[in-house]
Amino acid sequence: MSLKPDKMDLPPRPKLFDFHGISMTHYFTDNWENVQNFQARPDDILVATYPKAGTTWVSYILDLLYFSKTCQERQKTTPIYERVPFLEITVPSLDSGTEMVEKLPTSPRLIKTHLPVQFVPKSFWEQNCRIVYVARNAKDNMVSFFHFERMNYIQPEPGDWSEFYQKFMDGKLVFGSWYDHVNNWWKKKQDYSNLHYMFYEDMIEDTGREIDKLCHFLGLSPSAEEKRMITGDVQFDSMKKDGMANYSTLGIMDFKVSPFMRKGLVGDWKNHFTVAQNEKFDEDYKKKMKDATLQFRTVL
Ligand code: PPS
Repeated sequence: MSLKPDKMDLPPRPKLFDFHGISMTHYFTDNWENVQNFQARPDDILVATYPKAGTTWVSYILDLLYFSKTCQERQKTTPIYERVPFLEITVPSLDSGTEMVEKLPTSPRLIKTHLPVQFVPKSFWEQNCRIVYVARNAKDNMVSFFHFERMNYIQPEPGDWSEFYQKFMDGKLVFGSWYDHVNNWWKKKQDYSNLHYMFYEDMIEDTGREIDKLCHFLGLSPSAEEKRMITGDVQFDSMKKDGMANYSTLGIMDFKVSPFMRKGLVGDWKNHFTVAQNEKFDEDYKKKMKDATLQFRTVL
C-alpha cells in the first residue's frame, strides 16, 4: 500500500530544467533509468497525454471497461492514480510509478504517461502494446494546466495568467511543448498501428460514441447495459463527486485553490484569454501547427 504524501512533507516547488531538449522537473526524471528500462507486457495498455488533456477521464473509462464486472471493490476503495499508475512519477513517501505498476494485480495493466513520444520506454514498442493517446485543444488545455499548477505543489509556480500563457506558447512547461507533443504523437500513428488517437472535444460531444470507438480498438464488446452504465458513471458531475476519481485523497493538491475536476468544458478559454492574447495565440498557432490533418476544435 502506498502512502499519501502531504504538501507539508514536500520541499518547495520544483524548478524546470532542460532534459534532452524537453522542460522537466526532477519529480519526473529522478527514476529515469527504471522508467527507460521498464519491461512492458504485450497486454499492457498505455494512456498517453499532454498534461490536462483528459487522462483521468479515459483512464477511468478503461478501468471500468476492463474491471467493473470482475473487481467492483477496487472502484470503491482504490483511487484512480493507484489503479492506473503514472509511470514516470517519483514523489517522496509515495511508491514510484514504476513500483506501482510492478505491484498491479490486474491484467491488463493500465498505465498512465505524459511522456513525449520519443521518451516512451522502448519495450512498449517492442511488445506492440496498445496505446491510447488523448489530445485536447491548446486553449482549454492551457487554462486547465494553469489552474492545475496553482493548486499542485509538485508543479512549478505558474506565475500569473499572462506569464503562464507565454510559457505555454514557448513550450516552457513540464513535459515540454504542447505543439510538439500532440504533433509527434500524431505522426507516430503513421508507423505504429496500435495507437488510438482521441480528442477531448469528441468525448464531450458524444461520450458513448467515443467509448464505442475505444472498444473497437481494444477488441472489447460490452453489452448495451454495461455501456450505458459506464457512460453514465464517467460523466463529469459523477466523477467530480467520486472520491476515488477526483484526486481528493492526494495531499499534494490544494482544492481550496482549484479542484482537480474543475469545469470539464470546451471553451472555458474564452473566460481567460483577452482579445489581444487570442489574436497573438492564433497567429503563433498557425506557424507551429502546419499539419492540416491534425485539427482541433476550440468550440462545439
Ligand atoms: S492530469 O493531471 O494531467 O492527469 O489531468 P487530466 O486528467 O489529463 O485532465 C484534467 C482535466 O480533465 C477534466 N475532466 C473531465 N472533463 C469532462 N468529463 C469528465 N468526466 C472529466 N474528468 C476529468 C478535468 O476537469 C480537467 O479539466 P478542467 O478544464 O481543468 O476542468
